[in-house]
Amino acid sequence: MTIQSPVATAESTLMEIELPDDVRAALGAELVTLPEPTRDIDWSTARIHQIFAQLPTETLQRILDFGRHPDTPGVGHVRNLPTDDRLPGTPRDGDPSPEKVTFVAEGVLLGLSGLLGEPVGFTTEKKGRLVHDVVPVEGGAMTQTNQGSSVFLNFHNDIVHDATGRYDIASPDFLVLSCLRADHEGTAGTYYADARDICRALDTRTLDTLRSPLFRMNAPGSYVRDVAGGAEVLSDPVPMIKGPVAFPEVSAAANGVRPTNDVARAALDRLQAACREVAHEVFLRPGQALLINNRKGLHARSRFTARYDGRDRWLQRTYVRRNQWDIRYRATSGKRRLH
Ligand SMILES: O=C(O)CCC(=O)C(=O)O
Ligand SMILES: [Fe+2]
Repeated sequence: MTIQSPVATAESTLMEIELPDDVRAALGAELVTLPEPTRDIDWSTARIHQIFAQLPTETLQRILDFGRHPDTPGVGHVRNLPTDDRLPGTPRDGDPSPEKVTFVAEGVLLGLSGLLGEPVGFTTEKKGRLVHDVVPVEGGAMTQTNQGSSVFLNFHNDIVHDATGRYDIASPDFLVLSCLRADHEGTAGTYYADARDICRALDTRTLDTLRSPLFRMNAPGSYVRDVAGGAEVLSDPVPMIKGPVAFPEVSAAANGVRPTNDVARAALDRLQAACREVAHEVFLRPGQALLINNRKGLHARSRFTARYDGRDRWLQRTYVRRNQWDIRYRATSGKRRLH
């Protein structure tokens, strides 16, 4: 009798899916009739779920498995998704475009998100919206935020400031990034380093350090900018890697990790180097999406050139929780899904 190892045996920590043309066309034909989905999000996600139920069973199962099992890949690249026939200019400020009249892209984003969990909003991120527009913003070009373009956005996971002092608990379980428009030169890369691959690349002493509560995370750039007047707001000291060896969870703030001693600083440098070594690289194009497990790994973005001419790179993003129960202490009165 063969005993199955619980350790991930997938040949890769990247899942790749390409929809057949007829499936793309069938999804697109129904998504194009959607009203703006965030006006009645619970009805819209039910309707979009119905549409996405038409995916071939094997494809549906792979995406569901991606969301529900610890041993599945941390990142998924989905290609040949339907797109809007007419796309207005890329919004310049990170707010939604008022000129967008069909909602195929939003339907794709919410359809994929709904197979992983529930889209949620956070009051201090993108004004609490459920569909985020991720675009280069001139004033934020140099920042370690999703508005940036002229600097490499370091390996991080998307965390949220929380009054408990822990920023990695209420954070999204997944993010979905869907591409509406690529950057001018097509060189903007998104990277994903899976914690299982990171741990294999690191020595035991470094791993022991990363598993110790020696790191303080700075709150996200949006929180520091909009709530804290630019001052750092550090978390309690936390480990960067935690959980069983077979299924590690990793966390790193984009807006700065403050090591509490020199050993921790050296381990942090090694972690970023290991991420660069093991990362998967994806150049997102229109009609493609990335499913990102925000606990199994860290993601990053290359630098790219923004022109602020209405034709810049444009992604839409959701933050997804498997469920909202554990973060109900953050619920906003009268606004479901807003934390
Ligand atoms: O622009 C990208 O490819 C990724 C940006 C990012 O880290 C995010 O939106 O959370
Ligand atoms: Fe991110």
